[in-house]
Amino acid sequence: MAEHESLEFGKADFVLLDNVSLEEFMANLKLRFEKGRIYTYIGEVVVSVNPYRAMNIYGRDTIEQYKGRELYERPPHLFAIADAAYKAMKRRNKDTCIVISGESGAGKTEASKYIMQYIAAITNPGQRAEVERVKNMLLKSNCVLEAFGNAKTNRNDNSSRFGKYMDINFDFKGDPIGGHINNYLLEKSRVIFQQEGERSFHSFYQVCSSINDTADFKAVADAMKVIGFTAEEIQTVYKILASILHLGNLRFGVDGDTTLIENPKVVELIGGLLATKEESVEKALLYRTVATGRDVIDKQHTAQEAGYGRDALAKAMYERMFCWIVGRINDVIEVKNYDAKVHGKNTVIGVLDIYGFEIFQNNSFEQFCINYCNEKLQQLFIQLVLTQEQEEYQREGIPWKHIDYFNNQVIVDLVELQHKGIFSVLDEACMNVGKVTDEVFLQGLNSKLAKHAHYTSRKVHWEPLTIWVNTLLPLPLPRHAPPVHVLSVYLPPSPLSPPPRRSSNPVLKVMWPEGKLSITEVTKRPLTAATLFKNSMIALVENLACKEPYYVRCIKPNEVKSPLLFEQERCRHQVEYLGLLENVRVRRAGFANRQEYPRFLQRYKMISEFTWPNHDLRSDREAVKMLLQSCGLEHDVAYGKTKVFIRTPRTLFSLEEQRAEMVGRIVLFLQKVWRGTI
Ligand code: AOV
Ligand code: MG
Repeated sequence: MAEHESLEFGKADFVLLDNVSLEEFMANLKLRFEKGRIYTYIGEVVVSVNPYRAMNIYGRDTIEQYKGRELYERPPHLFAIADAAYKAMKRRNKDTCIVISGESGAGKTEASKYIMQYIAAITNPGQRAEVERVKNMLLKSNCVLEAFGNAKTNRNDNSSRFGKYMDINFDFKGDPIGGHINNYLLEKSRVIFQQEGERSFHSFYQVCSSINDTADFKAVADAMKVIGFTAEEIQTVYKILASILHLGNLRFGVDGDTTLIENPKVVELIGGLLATKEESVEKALLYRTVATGRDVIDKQHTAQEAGYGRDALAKAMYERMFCWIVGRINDVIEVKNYDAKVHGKNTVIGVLDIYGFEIFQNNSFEQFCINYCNEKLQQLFIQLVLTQEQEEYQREGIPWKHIDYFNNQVIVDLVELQHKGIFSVLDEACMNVGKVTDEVFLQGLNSKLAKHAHYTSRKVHWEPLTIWVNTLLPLPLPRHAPPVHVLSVYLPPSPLSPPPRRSSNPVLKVMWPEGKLSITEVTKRPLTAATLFKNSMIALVENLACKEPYYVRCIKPNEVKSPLLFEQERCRHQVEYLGLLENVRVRRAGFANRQEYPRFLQRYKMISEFTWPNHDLRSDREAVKMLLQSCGLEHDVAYGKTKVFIRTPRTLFSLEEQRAEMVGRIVLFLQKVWRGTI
């Protein structure tokens, strides 16, 4: 275990606590935070507390200290986890992933960037130009995505408003050769509405050049250029931003039966920016397409509906643009010219940085999705770290006393279960366009979920803590709004052929490829946003589950962004709902490493004369026993049915060292044979 640090900084690994109690855990976490030690391990999990100040621990010299080292050789650090994920991938030719979780403002995005920087710094010793290019793109993409996907919220000045999962692909040498970004549900409602004290996406302020954002504007435009966005593309992006700002100024009125735009000058401006006719903009704003029998007709909006349509259009334009930006980045970073048959398998490290759990004064559909996403990831952690671990000991016949924990699967079910969950009630509501009001929806929820242990009217909660309280309130169903608006939150907004589709700007044409809507497209019910999000979360979890996971668990020490304040209650709350104490218990009672007998022998058989070059024992299991006995390590291991379990990492280091020494000797010997000196 990590014993190199002086005890004045507390225990570097929570596994080393004298007693595994919440009090001791909290005392250690606090002591380390106060001493400027923001990282602490639970075995291979990094617990990180946001320092809210610049730390001098990410420089070149620190990177050098972690490069190629084993986890426990150095004080806890993100770099060590990044190195472990990288080494595991390289040594075992296995895909790995780093899952970063924690609530809004806890430090996930910063952590993900340091991890990427570390990986960039330790790879490509040969300085191959193509690899350098890829690395540069991967790093630069952060700046662009943050400009368009992050915003100031009341919880975080640079809050991610989209989920991001990035694969970095490596060649057989372990050098990055490409990547791919998956983005999840952008909080597009922010385009039209922000709570008090919050802002829209950074990009809007950069284009308006308010004082602090001017420099950022240049940095983003430069980063886009480096990534390969053309001048026309960059210009179009800023034209879209300007159009959205203008859309926000549009006002609608009525004259008799006719709905009209009160400030047509704005329409002219938008038309100019989007390279589309003024009449097209006007028509898209004042009419919607409906199917009557076999015909498609344009039906005039009321002024209020037109207002909602305008907002839906603004949101849709921003979302399309964002997804297009992600797509363009993917175009340039995707792996090219790699032939697995020639070069061997290309392996992947995935880095997940999502939006953290959040509760605001007013919470909407997006907060609900964000928090569901966090529950889903917590479930994955529980599955992999707490459940499977314990199940494996049982399966392998290792003596084991079960450790209890709260399994949040019931919460996940409550949200996503087919026909029974909150999403399905939501979907039903979306089916009944024109009939559903917020009251009907709430009644639906209440009647369907009344018996659920974790649901009370409008609240989802779980013991020992109630964390989802109010996230459904007020629902995104404004009391006096007509359903068309209500449902635009759920349904992909599809105002009839909005102006971008009719534009002569080639970039906009790519973003809006659809032609005029046919009758089937008008009547077809699109999947709801809730269903799309649920499906994307299920796919994400499946993807993570098939990789070897490494975890960073981020904690936010206070609400006021202070580097000095460790709010005991806030932190305790997070430690509890992240299940960290249970993590320590399982880890402490358990084993750091396990390997199947044949694999183990393959790697270490040269250490012992009983197993090198082959053994004549009854089974590989017997051979492994013999090997470990002969090097005096049997006290730290347990023998399962198919695997050997190693309790502490030190035993593994010892094996690795002995192996390295033997391999060295064998190589020397072979060289001598080859030169004829033996
Ligand atoms: P988040 O990603 O977890 O929130 P961030 O990574 O954006 O949180 O961190 C919030 C702020 O905390 C940053 O802008 C920094 O000012 C500070 N911070 C975080 N980590 C560090 C660090 N290692 N060193 C110095 N300052 C740090 V959200 O995206 O809101 O869930 O949706
Ligand atoms: Mg973030």
